[in-house]
Amino acid sequence: MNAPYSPGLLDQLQLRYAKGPVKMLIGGDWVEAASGETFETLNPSTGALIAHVASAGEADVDRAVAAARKAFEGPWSKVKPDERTRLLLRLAELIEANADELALLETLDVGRPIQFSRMIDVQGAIGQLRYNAGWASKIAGETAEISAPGEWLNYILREPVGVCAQIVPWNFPLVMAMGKLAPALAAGCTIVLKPAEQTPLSTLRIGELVLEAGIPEGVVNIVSGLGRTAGAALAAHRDVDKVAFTGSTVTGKAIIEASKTNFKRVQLELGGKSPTYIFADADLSKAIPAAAMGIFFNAGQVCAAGSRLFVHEKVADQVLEGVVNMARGMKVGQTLEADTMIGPLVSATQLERVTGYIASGREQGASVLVGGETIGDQGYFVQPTVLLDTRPEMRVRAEEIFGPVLCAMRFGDDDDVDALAGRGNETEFGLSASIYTQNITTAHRLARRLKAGTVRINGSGGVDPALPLGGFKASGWGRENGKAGIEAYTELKAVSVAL
Ligand code: TXE
Repeated sequence: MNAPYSPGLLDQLQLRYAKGPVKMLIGGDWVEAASGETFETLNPSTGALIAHVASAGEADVDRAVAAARKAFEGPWSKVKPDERTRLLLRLAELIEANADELALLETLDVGRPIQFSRMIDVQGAIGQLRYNAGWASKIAGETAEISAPGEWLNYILREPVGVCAQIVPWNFPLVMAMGKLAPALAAGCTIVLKPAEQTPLSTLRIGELVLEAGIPEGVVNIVSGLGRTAGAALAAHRDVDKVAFTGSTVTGKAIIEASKTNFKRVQLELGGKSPTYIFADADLSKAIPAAAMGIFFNAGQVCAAGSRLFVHEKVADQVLEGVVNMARGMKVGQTLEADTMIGPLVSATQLERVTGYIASGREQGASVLVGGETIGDQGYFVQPTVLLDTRPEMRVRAEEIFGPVLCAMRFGDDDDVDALAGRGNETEFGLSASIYTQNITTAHRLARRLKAGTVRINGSGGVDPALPLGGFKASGWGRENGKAGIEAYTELKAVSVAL
């Protein structure tokens, strides 16, 4: 088998990061933090240091926002849509040309098994750029007739919203950064992007490719830094017109508060506690692996992870046995090994959080069907875990664990579609749901009743840039991706002319 990565490339990266702190991108320049402060980014598989990274404070955020404002009011506003398309496509080409390096960076920094980094992270980032590139020339206003006396011409302009702060989490840094950057650039906005402090490296490398692609200085600024300093300064900044955030519900609330300084537009993609339903007539050859991978993929650190399984009692034993076999059979281990399916959690904090949830589940009466323990004493590994005997009020059943922990429940013929939807909707979240049944009436009736931004029927898969992504209830505000995702980077202006 070919090596899953180039050892030479690994050496190059290690040499690069040994040279000194990684700088951030402000106004086309690579700079250290004004304070000179840095933070460490660690390899979650080993806990070892990868790099020191510049830690932005308020002064750096001010400079980055000023650079983005200057570019927005100046040269970027004159760049025509077809040129924005060209620049986005060029950036996609450069990412493709550097795919090996970016995949390796993502594996080292996030703890994603190497077999997935290239397929999901790099391809996902490219997909976002190519999809949104096409939108640049298709953003259009409208005209409307009004009822006021006289003759009027009314046109509705769709303008770029302005300077956008984009705050990205650590579970899919590349895809999420491009999922935010690409529509904003297509719409003509300028950006200050903040990667998560756990995983800044791939995003900062993209900053180099942004300049190489010819995107003018100041259009994309990347400030690496901590949430409570750089993130909070961005969310509160008076000259930022919009903040787009993906992360926890708690931080989402803090961002809403901070954004009140100037009533900036707020877009939030927050957590989830998504249900998977498997009915007695489901094709179990598809449903079982989907239920298992729906929660174990990326060690459960996926906003749309299927963390609650509702399975019909007639097939429950078979489904649970299948999920348990997968949990036992998947290789959990070092992310640079080609056959590793599940890597570590991103940090010691997340390991503590996830093991804390498992302990609370046990204390509150849940039984552990499989897993439930950490693995080894290096890195942040936890076993794929299935919990039974949970109740709706238990923390493991109600809250987002963000680890490979599934709560499995049975249902019977007495549970009609309304009752099942009610159980699916019982948490504060409403991000995603999956349904496995051969009965199209059941599937569509349930899909309608679920309060979820995404519903999948008889199939699993990742995020597609063409489909709106976001949640009902505490899962967020607004939608990313698709037409809605582009429009979210625009403001409407109605102009009425008395003729
Ligand atoms: O997230 P935070 P954390 C959930 C998941 C996880 C939990 C905690 O349940 O266990 O959140 O993770 C920046 N102002 N998700 O604490 O804090 C931070 O620097 C502005 C779900 O790591 O939300 C990072 O860039 N920004 C999720 C980003 O917010 C702030 C993905 C996310 O960090 C800030 C990640 C502040 N006050 C976690 N504080 C998903 N929906 O996919 C932090 N940040």
